[in-house]
Amino acid sequence: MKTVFSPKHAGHAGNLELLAGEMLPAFEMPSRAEFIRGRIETVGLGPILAPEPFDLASAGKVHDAGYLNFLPTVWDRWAAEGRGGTALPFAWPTRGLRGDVPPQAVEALHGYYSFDGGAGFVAGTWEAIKSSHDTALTAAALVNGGERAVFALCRPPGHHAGSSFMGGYCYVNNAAVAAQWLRDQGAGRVSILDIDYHHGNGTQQIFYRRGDVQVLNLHADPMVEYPFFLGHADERGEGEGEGFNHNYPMPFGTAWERWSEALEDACARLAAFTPDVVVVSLGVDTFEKDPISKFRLVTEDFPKIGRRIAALGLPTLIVMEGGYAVEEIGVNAVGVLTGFEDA
Ligand code: SP5
Ligand code: ZN
Repeated sequence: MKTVFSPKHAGHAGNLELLAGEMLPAFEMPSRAEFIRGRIETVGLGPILAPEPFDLASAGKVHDAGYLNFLPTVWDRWAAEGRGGTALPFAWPTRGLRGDVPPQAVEALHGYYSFDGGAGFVAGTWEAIKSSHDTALTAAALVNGGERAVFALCRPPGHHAGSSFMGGYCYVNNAAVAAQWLRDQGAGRVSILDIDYHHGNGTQQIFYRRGDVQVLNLHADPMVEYPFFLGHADERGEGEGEGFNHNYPMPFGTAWERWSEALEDACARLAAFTPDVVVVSLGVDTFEKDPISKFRLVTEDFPKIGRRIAALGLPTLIVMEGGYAVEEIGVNAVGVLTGFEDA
């Protein structure tokens, strides 16, 4: 299996996040991508290719123009205020406030376009975001060109980013842009299977009213886990999208037996949709030792995931999302890929 990877991710480093009442070094850090890349080389998964540059045409169909235009400017505008550290918002337009007037101050506009304090910027953040977008689209182009499966080693991740919001370490929704790009190339239907521990709230929001992109999400119950405000089982899509969104919220402590039943159901729904291509949002924060998550998948489970997805028999783009047990992230993420290859 080919991998697409950009060293430019590394410029997104040293940023802080607001988490559980503290400003902490973000759990989403450069070593994550490097452990995965190293493991790909160790097991000899296949060639690692640099991304080609892509324009933002497909991104512009899943994200608002004002939002997309803001992202490249955040750090420079923050620095122009004489600030260093991590650019982050501290106020958000919740119910009862004006959500229709984009403010001028950079920290205010950052809050306007965020749902949490987990999407900070440093000097290299935009370049990393763009390289991650290009990584997903280069991999999508390889799948479109006939590859059975390609791995987009994206960093930063994307599935919490919606049409006009960032959060949860995510800025541009790489999987959503790739799905849109595949549609733009002529794919009739695309399925997105999101197996990150956290609900892919951005991906769901983007496609909620569309019938051409099915979204399936396996995740921790949003009643008790981040991102909290989306991801319940009764969210089934609206309008033309009705029936094309499926959520599988699961309790803390979920292990392979229950998780794999949800995967089985999701794969059955996916097959019934008969997509031309599958986009997998791959998070390995379902791992028992993940420092911010509470599921109990073990290292031996990850190849089984890959085997099941391969059994769908469809062209597959695998996009990296979360996973914060840095030492084990390479073995677990690449375990999914080798399981796919073995099938
Ligand atoms: C892409 C992705 O996986 N993003 C995840 C963002 C999670 N951010 C908030 C997690 C809250 C965890 N709460 C437990 C704190 C443990 N000290
Ligand atoms: Zn996650």
